Amino acid sequence: NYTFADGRPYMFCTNEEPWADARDFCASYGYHLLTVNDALENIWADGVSDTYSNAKWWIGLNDIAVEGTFVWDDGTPLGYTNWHPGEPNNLGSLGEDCTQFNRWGDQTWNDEPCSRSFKFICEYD
Ligand code: 2F8
Ligand code: CA
Repeated sequence: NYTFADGRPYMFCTNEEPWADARDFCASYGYHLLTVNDALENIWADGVSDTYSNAKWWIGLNDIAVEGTFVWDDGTPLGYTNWHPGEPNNLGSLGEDCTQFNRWGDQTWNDEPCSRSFKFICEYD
């Protein structure tokens, strides 16, 4: 499902994949997993995603390489964040190194185990 915003294409992918497979799927089209640059983009992306599903959606933020140091899939330096209160908490024995929104039916972020399969948003820029 392609959508354009600010002249840039996004794909709202309703196939559910583990985070790394979602990343690779985006990359196979020359895209990257969504980088949320600001609140406007966060609200916009959540709003569009809700038209497909109010379930969880992967975005590009992860701390796979260094626990506690979150980085964007496309290398954008971390600026804007919108963690839900109490997140990220790296909960459970699997750890939680990948980020999704809609855990609470809104645009706030939560870290979850990367092995879980969710819908995801790809961005091209
Ligand atoms: O309450 C927040 C907490 O909710 C879940 O854990 C019980 C989430 N994990 C999964 O759904 C796997 C946590 O990521 C979240 O922090
Ligand atoms: Ca969490």
